[in-house]
Amino acid sequence: MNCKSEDLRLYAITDRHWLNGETLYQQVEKALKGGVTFLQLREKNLDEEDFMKEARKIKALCKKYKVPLIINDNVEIAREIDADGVHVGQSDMEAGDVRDRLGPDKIIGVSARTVEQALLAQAHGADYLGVGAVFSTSTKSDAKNVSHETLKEICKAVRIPVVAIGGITRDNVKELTGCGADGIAVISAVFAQQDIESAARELKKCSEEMVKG
Ligand code: TZP
Ligand code: MG
Repeated sequence: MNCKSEDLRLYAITDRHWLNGETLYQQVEKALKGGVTFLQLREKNLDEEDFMKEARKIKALCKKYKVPLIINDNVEIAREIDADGVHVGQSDMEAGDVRDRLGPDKIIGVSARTVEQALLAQAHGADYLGVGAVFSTSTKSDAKNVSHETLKEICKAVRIPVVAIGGITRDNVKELTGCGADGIAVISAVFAQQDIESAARELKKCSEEMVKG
């Protein structure tokens, strides 16, 4: 297992949608200063060369803050830049194949919406699971909701840490208390905020309270 529960308290996922005249690098640095514990670089529209350039810069930044950097979907870019791991969805490369490509020491995250998917991902070598959307979100247009009951069942069924995702804000995190999640993964609650650093700081506190119960 390459990932500890504490690493997942506040998992931020990047999104260029809200750059607002800033660079992604600047926004990520603010998030890291605010206490983000895990970062996923999620690029849906960059070509390979730009993705790689951005990934190298963000990698150096995360290293400075001692926060793991995970690449969404792209195993080859993760290998090239020696990222800490990769996150795959149910329609991306299967966890076992990712493990074969990345070796035993890298972090593999898998999105799961059912207990079956969660157990399968764990059996295939996933280090953590992302479960959601636990609330409605407009950030990912095809996100389907997962009930808090299912989140709870998944957390009970697996040994690996679980991060809840989807529509999470500082106001609703407490509704996840008792589900057994190890943390929260957010996009807009950090990157769409005016003050990214204090948004991250506040959310981390809320997540720690939710995990403690
Ligand atoms: N996967 C499930 S919901 C989601 C992803 C990537 C979007 C999360 O974004 P937000 O802004 O935190 O709801
Ligand atoms: Mg994907």
